[in-house]
Amino acid sequence: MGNGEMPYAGIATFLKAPHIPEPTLDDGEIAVLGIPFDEATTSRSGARFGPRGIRDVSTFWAYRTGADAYLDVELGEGKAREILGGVRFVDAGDVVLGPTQPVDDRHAAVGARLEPIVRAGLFPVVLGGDHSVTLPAMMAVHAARDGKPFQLVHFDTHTDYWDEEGGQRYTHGNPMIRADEQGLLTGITQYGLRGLYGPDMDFDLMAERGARLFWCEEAKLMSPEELVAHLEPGVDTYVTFDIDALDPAIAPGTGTPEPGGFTYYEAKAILRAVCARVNVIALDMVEVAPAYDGPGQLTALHATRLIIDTVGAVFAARA
Ligand SMILES: [Mn+2]
Repeated sequence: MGNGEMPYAGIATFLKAPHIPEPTLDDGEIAVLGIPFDEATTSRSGARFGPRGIRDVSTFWAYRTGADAYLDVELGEGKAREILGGVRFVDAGDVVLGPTQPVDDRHAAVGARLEPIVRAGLFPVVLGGDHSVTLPAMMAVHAARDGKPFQLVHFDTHTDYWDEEGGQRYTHGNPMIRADEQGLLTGITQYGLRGLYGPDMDFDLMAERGARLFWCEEAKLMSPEELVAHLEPGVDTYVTFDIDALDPAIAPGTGTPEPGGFTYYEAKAILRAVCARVNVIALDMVEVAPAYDGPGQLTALHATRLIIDTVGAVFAARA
């Protein structure tokens, strides 16, 4: 980063951060790990190219030097507009997964890469992949915490709480129910639900298990503060962001787009409110499928910017 190289030049790690497969806090504070996997999609595939697509676009913002702050000029004056000062990224590369790899092997492969990163004290940013990768990512975070559960904040058009899809229990439509059943979670809050559901969707079961659901249109009419008011302050929280939570008009590159959705500013405001309210311990950004993005790379662009905004807010809250 910051060696004077133009965005279009050089090797496209995330923000052109150093590629360090087994990072420690000597190397940086945030570790990006790709999980290029999309065999669990129930509609259009292509999210296996998500990590690469995000890394490519991320070079647009690879111009700060070392741990200098970015200035987000819309956040206010002085210190309020400085984000990520003193914070360094590393790119840990990708989890190596083979085609048709059994679920347990896949989960173990993710754990083998992600758990040491969390144990080393770095903040993990996972790049999907379809949303099925969130389950092994949460399992790895859970293991690194010696089995201490955490809260989940989930941005998505879909609940991802189906018990089965096509007779399968580990698709991109059921990571949240599996995580709940495995005891990883103390609670679920979801923002952005919308679309047409079939009669088999069990919203009652989710409510019974304590999930707090905000439909997209409802969330758009509420302030960010109202949307996080039910969250217990300071609680350890994993944030998963399915890019289909955004309006497909600005983020078309995803496998299961749905009309409606958040604008960039709406998503950013809710993410920042979450980060100010609770202790965010991990972030994933999933379901970016660059093949449907077109030449503008808009979906990967929004994904990258929301990652920067979110980790900026996480480290601002910690300062
Ligand atoms: Mn999802």
